[in-house]
Amino acid sequence: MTRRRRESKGKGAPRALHQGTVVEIHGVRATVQLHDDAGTRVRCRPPRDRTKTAVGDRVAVLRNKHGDFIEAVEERRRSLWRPKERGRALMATHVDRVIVVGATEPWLKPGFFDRILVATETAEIEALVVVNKADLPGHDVALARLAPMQDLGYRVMSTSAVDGTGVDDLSALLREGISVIVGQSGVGKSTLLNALIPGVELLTGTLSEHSGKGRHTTTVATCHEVGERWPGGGLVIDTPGIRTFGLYDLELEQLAGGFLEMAPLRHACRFRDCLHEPDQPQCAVIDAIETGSIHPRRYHSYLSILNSVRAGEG
Ligand SMILES: Nc1nc2c(ncn2[C@@H]2O[C@H](COP(=O)(O)OP(=O)(O)O)[C@@H](O)[C@H]2O)c(=O)[nH]1
Ligand SMILES: [Mg+2]
Ligand SMILES: [Zn+2]
Repeated sequence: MTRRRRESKGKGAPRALHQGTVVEIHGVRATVQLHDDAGTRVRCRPPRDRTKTAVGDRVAVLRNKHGDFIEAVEERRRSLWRPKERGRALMATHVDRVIVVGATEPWLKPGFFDRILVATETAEIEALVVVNKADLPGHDVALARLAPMQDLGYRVMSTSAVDGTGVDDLSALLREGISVIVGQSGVGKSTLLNALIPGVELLTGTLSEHSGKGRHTTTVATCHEVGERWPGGGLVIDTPGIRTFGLYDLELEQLAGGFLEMAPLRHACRFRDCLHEPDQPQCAVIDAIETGSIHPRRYHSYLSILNSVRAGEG
């Protein structure tokens, strides 16, 4: 195999390289959508050095009579990881925005949003909060729960595939760059994508199926075009079965930087290595909670993430 591939590089033989984006992973192989007018999708062998690729990777594909090969992978930026039983896996890269979806059913947990937002802040990815199922009673209460996030400057949108609320606004946002959609199972992500993207028919489930044990949940990210042909339009990635992003390569001292309201206080504590824990003397974060400029619930999320990062859980 390697011998053949070397031969194909033979002198004088022009090497036709095609630019493309990885849109699906199947074991070691990857489906690459070429940046041509037809949006040709080709299933490729992995790079020679066996680097695992991820959805969003920008690659150069060599196409010859032996098959399609990934020849080069562009340097990654703005990557998202997911926890695996052992270690972690790159879930998507070159991500432009993350859409965090919550709903009234299942009831949204603000702590879940906080963790995702730490991942997006540290990876410098734009984040947008969506409260779905706006047609259901209790929607206003759900929105009110997320007021602290809105106060911080995060965009919070209401959507519903049932009555159409926010569908056009969200679809307009997805028409550029790579968006990753994430949220607890059952909040309506697939239903929403089906409403947003003509021709897409993602599998949706009933709430009981989602919470039920035996249900097969896949962690394969699927990637769909919105608007113009990629890369002129947008790509949206559905992440079934992924509950959260992992926080790896994050020093404990860096965690507060993932909380927009704590980041500016970085140098304001008495001790440079302050982790802003409750018993910490002369801590600017604790002072800010007392004066009301940091929401206690956000601080609670900070402490629980701090403990999980400290325990090496990512
Ligand atoms: N009332 C209401 N139900 C919805 C809405 N969107 C989805 N659902 C229901 O919520 C359940 C889960 O939807 P699904 O799209 O599979 O959720 P996912 O796990 O986040 O992909 C299904 O029973 C849907 O019919 C909505 O906007 N309003
Ligand atoms: Mg789904
Ligand atoms: Zn402090």
